[in-house]
Amino acid sequence: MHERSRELFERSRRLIPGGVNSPVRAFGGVGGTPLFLREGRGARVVDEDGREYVDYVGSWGPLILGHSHPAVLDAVRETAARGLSFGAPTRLELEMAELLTSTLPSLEEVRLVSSGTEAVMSALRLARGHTGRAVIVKFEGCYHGHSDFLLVKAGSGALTFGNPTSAGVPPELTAHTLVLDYNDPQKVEDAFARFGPRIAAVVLEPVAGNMNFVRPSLEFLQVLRRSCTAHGALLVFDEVMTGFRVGPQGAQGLFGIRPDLTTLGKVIGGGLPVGAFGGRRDIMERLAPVGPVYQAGTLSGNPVAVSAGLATLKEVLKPGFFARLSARTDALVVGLRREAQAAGVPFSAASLGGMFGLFFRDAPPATFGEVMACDREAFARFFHAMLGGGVYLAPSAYEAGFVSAAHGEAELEATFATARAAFAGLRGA
Ligand code: HOZ
Repeated sequence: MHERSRELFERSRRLIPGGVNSPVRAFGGVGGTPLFLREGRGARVVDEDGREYVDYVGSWGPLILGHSHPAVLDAVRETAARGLSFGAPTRLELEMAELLTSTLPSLEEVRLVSSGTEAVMSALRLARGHTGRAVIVKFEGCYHGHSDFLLVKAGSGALTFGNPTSAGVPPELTAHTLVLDYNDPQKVEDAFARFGPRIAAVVLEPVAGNMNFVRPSLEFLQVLRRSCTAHGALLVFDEVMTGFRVGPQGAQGLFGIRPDLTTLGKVIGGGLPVGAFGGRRDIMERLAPVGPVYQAGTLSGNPVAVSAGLATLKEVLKPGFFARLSARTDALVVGLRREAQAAGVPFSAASLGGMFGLFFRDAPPATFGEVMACDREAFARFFHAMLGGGVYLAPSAYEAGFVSAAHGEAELEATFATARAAFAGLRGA
């Protein structure tokens, strides 16, 4: 069925480690051969075998308007025609800074980079430089890119520093990273009671999207805000995934929590590489060239990438955009729950804005442990049945899904029809 993809994958494996340029693309979590995609239009992608799919990956989040949106393509063409890169300030970077700071009240100043990994790495260096402290608190299951000190899992005790999760990361580099349980306010209070004067920052995905989809409790976020303020640590919201995705002001707007620093990526690049970090002016002014914390990038604020992001954000910030997107995403999860229930398959689903999670368990998980307890085998079978029926989900039980403004009635109906058969197949399995 996927002959051409299979052949391209075999050739790629000889030249590119694992045949892919980012591990999650390799279908390792579900088995089989990754699709090689050649085209995307609206809510649909086409693979190298010419088969079309309703796409719920959206390039892992950036494509909130769908593929090949005309306003984004026009902006890219127009900017590219004037030059691809200057390594000097451009008006577009200022426009992006104005748009980001006027939309997100917690951003008094912002700096552009080229990826989410860079944004978080830089924000946390800044947090350490500002506070003069070393310890970073993160949460198991939250992913903040592949910086050495963030590739870490919890140590063996309740409040021990983390161990590297990747070869090539010396333990010394994760020795200042404390890993706690998501949605557990007591652990946060215990950590501050014990290590408060050493903690530079607490970083989290304010809605987790890299351990499937996990909503935070309001109490958890409030305890984080209170503890950071009380102990002089910085609260860093990693909104690379949730920024302009769960609402116009990201998760911070939805939950009414003001972080000290915020990281952004994905949607703000509209499909091209843009990241950003920003926040309180007194902190941001510690960055070089005004302050002593070094951070730089040849392609930071690249004009073509920024123009794609600006064109995307202009659409996203139009009145009614998020009401429509949320309603569409909600209709998707309600419909999938209905199909699962009809087939008698234990299943739940949840969403926020244009982001959703599917879980092979009775209720949406609130903790990393509950995510891990979902039926991974059932997900893998469901994934392949959906793919066979023309629906492209993220190839892992631990990833969130994304709906775009281009997903309409037709896409949802096609998804439900495919899911009906997929759930029925699971019941028989
Ligand atoms: N957040 C995505 C993975 N969990 C990014 C995609 C990638 O790593 O390639």
